[in-house]
Amino acid sequence: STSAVQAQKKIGNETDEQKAKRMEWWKDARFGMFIHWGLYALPARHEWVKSNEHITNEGYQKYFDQFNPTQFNPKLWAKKAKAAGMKYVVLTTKHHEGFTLFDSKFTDYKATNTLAKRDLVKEFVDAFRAEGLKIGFYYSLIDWHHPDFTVDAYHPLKPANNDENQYLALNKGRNMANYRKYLSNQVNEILTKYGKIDILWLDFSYPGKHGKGKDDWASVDLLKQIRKLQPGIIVDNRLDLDDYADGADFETPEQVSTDALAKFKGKTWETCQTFSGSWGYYRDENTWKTNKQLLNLLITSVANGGNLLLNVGPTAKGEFDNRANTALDSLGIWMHANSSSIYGCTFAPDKYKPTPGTQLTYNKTGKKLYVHLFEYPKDGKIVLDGYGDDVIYAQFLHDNSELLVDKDKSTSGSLVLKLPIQKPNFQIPVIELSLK
Ligand code: FHN
Repeated sequence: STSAVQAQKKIGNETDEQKAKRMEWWKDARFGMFIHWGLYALPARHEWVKSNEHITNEGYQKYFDQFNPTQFNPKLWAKKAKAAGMKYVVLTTKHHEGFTLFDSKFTDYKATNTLAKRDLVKEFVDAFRAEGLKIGFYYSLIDWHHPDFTVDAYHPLKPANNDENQYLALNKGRNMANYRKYLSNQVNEILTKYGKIDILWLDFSYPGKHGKGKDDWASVDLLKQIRKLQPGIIVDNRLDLDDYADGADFETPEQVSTDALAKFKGKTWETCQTFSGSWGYYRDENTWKTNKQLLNLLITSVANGGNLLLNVGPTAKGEFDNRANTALDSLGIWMHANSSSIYGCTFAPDKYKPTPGTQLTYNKTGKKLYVHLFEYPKDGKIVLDGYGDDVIYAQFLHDNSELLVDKDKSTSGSLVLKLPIQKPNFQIPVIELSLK
């Protein structure tokens, strides 16, 4: 409603300049790690397994009883994320299953009551902070375990035929006002027990019949509470608040194709993506993105002025599996050589048109333009059309080896660079252009 939107406009009374300052590190970072970890790693067939298979709390209890991540060492996770070139991390402190990785005093359904007997969030925060990454918490608005969370379109107990009478019977005694209090209490816990939290990634609203939106979460009050507890925090746009001018800070296009990212150019956004289809560990899934597809996602996100939040689903033992480690290592090789074409970069001004088969990223200082060679020219030549006169120097980014100009072919406004016929040993080599 308009009043709710107007009310949430009053949050913080932040000026555009203050908001830009608050978000500057996040926009410069460009690349983060998402981590989906919970009891669903035990069945290992998608984090929605409880809803997908209509499993009751009693049926799901065996995962709580078995959860014992003996190999959990977040220091290793943090080193992997850092080596891959990721600057921030977002961990599921609680996903829709309702199980908290943190020691909450408002529930017994928590990691400290399992064989783990550890506050996994505390160890996670310490480890990633020690490696210099900014800390983000994902927190599910949805909770399929809580007795007061009403049965809705996604709930494991949802009546098979959407029968209204069954919904009424199932929801008898469930009280969303109690749930809202629980939600507010746990958000208070995660934002007060672990020091400065840089990002809060709330997930997700689905307003409408048998859905849940801003009134179910009391989104306006919740956002005020969040900003009061952590004034510099960056919050995503999934509280069902219409206007993100003063409410949410960024849009969250999820699992979108690289072609679809262009429509977000000029906005503030982060695309979240998986290596495969599932966010949680999925043992038998074999549709994994190739290294080139992952690099394409990262480069195309920055080339359109956005961030990439790339997800890992650790195993129930507490480890990144080999597929994830291989993907992270290959990203790290490319980032080690080419990260300056990512950090502090955004989309290039219109006058710089990408030549076919390339994508451009542009450092916010305006002094560097990067040409990402998705296709490597067979004749070893690349034409910079329309802005050749702006270029004062050209080199490969990975080894700073100069790229010479084909003076015969270069005309005013264009520049023809001579590349080695043999493509350098990178999936997507990058040319760094120094601009006047
Ligand atoms: O339902 C969740 C899903 O499990 C996952 O957490 C993604 C990540 O953005 N968010 C929701 C689907 O949009």
